[in-house]
Amino acid sequence: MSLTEKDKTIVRALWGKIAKSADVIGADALGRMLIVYPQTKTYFSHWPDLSPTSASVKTHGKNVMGGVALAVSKIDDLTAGLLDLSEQHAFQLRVDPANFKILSHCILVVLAIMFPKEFTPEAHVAMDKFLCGVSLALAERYR
Ligand code: HNI
Repeated sequence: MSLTEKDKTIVRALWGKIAKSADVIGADALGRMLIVYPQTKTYFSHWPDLSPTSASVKTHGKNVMGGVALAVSKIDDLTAGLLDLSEQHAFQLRVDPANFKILSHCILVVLAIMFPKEFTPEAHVAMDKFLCGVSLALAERYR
């Protein structure tokens, strides 16, 4: 299920509207992931505070959305564009790629809450496909 040109146009347009809120989106999505899927907490056990409002969650939420911003800019070739991030998650961080899907879901939930008007069914499906593509690209270096 690859992204069509229409999907890409919709993702770029939505990103244009939400990019200024990226840090908040990232922090909220990450905070939700840690609460709703507590098994994901194992990767962050070195943080002093894993609660959803902690400084670590805020900082890392910003980092993650930096990765999503990179992905938007590399939307025509996610595999090549995210290869370094994939390498890091596979070999240094050793994150089970199943978790990419979990975080993607949390990002969608936050978008729906924060941008109910912009998050149309068309935007939803395009963003879902994009995040699937991001997750697949992040999983590239595991194989
Ligand atoms: Ni992820 C670090 C991007 C999903 C666990 N992650 C990063 C960094 C970026 C990033 C960018 C910072 C790298 C650096 O320091 O150079 N991560 C992304 C993106 C996604 C994602 C774009 C999916 C959309 N990461 C996940 C998931 C987990 C995860 C699902 C675990 C459940 N990532 C980590 C951990 C770190 C990390 C752990 C290091 C954080 C730290 O503070 O040590």
